[in-house]
Amino acid sequence: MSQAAKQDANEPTRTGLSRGALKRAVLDNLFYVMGRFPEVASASDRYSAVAYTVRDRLLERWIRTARYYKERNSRTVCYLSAEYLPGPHLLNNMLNLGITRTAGEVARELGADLAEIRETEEEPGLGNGGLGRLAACYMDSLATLQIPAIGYGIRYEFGIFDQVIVDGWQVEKGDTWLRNGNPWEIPRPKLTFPVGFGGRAEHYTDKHGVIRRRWLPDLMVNGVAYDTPIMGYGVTNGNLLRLWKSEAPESFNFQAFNVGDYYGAVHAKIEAETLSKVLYPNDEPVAGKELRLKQQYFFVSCSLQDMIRLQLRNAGTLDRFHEKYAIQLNDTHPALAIVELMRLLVDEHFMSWEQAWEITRNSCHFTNHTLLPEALETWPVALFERLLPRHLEILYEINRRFLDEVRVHFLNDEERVARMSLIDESDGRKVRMAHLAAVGSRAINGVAELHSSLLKTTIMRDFHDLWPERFHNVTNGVTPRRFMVVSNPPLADLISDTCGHADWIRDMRRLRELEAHADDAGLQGRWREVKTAAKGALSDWLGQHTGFRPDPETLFDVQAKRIHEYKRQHLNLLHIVWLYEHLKQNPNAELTPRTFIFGGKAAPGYFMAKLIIRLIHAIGEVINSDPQVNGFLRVAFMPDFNVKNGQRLYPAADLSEQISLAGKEASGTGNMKFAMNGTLTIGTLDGANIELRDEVGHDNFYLFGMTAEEVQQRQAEGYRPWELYHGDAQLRSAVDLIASGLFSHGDTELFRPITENLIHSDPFMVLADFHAYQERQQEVDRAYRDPNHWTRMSILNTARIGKFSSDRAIAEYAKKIWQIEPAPVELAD
Ligand code: 9GP
Repeated sequence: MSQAAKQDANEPTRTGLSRGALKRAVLDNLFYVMGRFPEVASASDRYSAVAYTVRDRLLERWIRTARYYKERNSRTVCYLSAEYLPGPHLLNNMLNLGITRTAGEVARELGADLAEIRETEEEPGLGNGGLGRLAACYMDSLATLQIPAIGYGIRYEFGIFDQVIVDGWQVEKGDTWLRNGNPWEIPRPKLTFPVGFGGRAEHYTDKHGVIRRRWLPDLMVNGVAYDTPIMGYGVTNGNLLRLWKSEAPESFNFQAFNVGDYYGAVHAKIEAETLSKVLYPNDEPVAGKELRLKQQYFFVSCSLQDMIRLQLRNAGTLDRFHEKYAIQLNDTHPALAIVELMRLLVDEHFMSWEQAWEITRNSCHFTNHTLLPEALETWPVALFERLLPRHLEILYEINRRFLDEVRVHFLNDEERVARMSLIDESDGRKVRMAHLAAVGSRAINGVAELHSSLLKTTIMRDFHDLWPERFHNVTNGVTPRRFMVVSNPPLADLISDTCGHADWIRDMRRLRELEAHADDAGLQGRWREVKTAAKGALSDWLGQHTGFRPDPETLFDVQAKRIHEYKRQHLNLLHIVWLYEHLKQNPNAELTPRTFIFGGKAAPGYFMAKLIIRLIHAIGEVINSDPQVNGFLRVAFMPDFNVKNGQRLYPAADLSEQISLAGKEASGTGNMKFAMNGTLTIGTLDGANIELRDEVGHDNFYLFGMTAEEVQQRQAEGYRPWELYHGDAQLRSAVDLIASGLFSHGDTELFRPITENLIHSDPFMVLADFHAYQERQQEVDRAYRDPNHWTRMSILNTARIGKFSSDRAIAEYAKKIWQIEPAPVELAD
């Protein structure tokens, strides 16, 4: 027996990483876990057997990590987020364990194909878009940087809807990601916390004769933990994503409460379970969405009870809770944590208000992710009071003390006091969640430089006047593991080959080493081959799923993100319509053949966004079937844009559209994912685009449009889109062509809401930026015709993208915000 074979034979099947151990484990799992023999196993059985094999290996590392952290009593980040979009786990976990190649070989030996196996994986769509995906990137980087962390959230049974397109319209289908089980999670039925709702608060006298306040809820729900291990890349550390599922406490429903009322009892059970049933789509007004407030409270309460349990177990007291935990509030959704932590400390652990506030304010940190007024959460006081009566009392007390501080700081400024209050008294009484988050946090940050500075001068201005030292910026980042190595293995290999190492995967600044080779004809040729192959793969996928297979020889111009008016997909469309007309009028015009590819979901209740999807399809239908233009111009729509499908798009794009109105996109992270994959950006000076352009070089970025300041000025002067419409013949004719019914079989009503809105109100100033956009697009058109120049720019985009690694972002949070050190775990032999 050879040495290697002996090693294989000795390696433990459950945790070994050799080919032999992996193969035995897959067969074992197929047999003992799935109850199948290879000849009858379905693709999904094979997937599960492989997934369990990987999971065992993760668990070993993860348990070691947990033990190590416990022994050291390590300071821990608790990331509280109502959304997570991790994407498919299998390949990412294989990569992080370093077994991708071996696993591919094992699959082949077993007569299976890893690519096919991975396709069967359902992704957990537990988020709407950028915010949830950011949380997943941060979990990846926390583990990779060996920082002890727990991600807390909700285990929605139905995540973001699946998008199908029917006659050009978006149709939402329920997401059943759990239907084949979820091999990555470990249910912890014993790790359950009670969460109350409703009822009332009352005084009582405790056994020491002290008068206290307590809450008597009238509905109890249990939160049950489901754990998913999150491995770091190339390290032994594994962290934990702990998601809560709601269940009815049986004793409550079936014995005490509903004796003899079977149907009532079942109803109570259903009501309890409804809490974690479904993710709320964003971009819709949240007012009155009682279930959403319940979800928010449910998950923060479970998470805090869990932290308190751990702290009491390890330290026996909560006095140093804030030294143990750095709680990060991902937007305002978990802001109730501030009030709930106060309640738990004061009412349940009998701490003084002052000490509890000291602990709370030193534990929490708040990230704001949007300046859009409609996205700033507020809750009607009446609803809040009905669901969380004791919390409202605590919130009032926090507010009373806070407003006294404001009064002392800004003498005689009652207007400011009203502006800053946690309660908005202006239009029905509402709780302002962003104010609550700011008051209860020791650090507040925005997610890109522009956004952080706008935060200080707009919605958080008063707070900045009061506590300037609490404000920070941490520009977002995304993980190169998923968005380069997993999404685009040929590019990753080419980079490693060119740099002579793969260290850039952990240290993205080292991508700069590529710069020296940007003019190298050999690299340029291989770079183009990689891009063309990715375009081919995307074309095949689109062909299979939409019936239209774009020509990989054309420029792939991609806008993939949520559909929203501020992101201005309709600006892109106006340009396409203009190009169409231009080509019709000038059949011999010299143009670079282009395929415009869109992807993105619209919130189910957001009419304009859904109409924009319809318009994309309508324009595509006409253009794609017009032989006069379709050698130069095509339009495609990728249905069901999610993490998995994004991974197909980023590697294949030549041009990335980041064209939001300046000042509206807090950061954007798609811009980074595209640029990492050698995609050039056409974009406005908005969000992280500004920093991206500075990093990749102004010559390698297509900038257009007004600055945020110019936007504000223009709005202040009074913006009159109809003047632009009447004053610019090309613009008018593009708008008119849409209104004419050409794209709607003569129906002049269908797209009227879009065209009328543009002409008469245009809240996102599409018309104001149209001309600059169109000019820049012409430059893109010319530049693409020079492949060497284009490829050089593409290489430089990748080479200079290092700043946008989530590792950099997490290192900044660790230093500036959390003051936490890595805790590297060694894997003993
Ligand atoms: O809209 C922002 C997006 O610009 C940002 O990249 C992302 C992550 O920070 O958060 C989005 N915000 C939300 O989804 C809701 O506030």
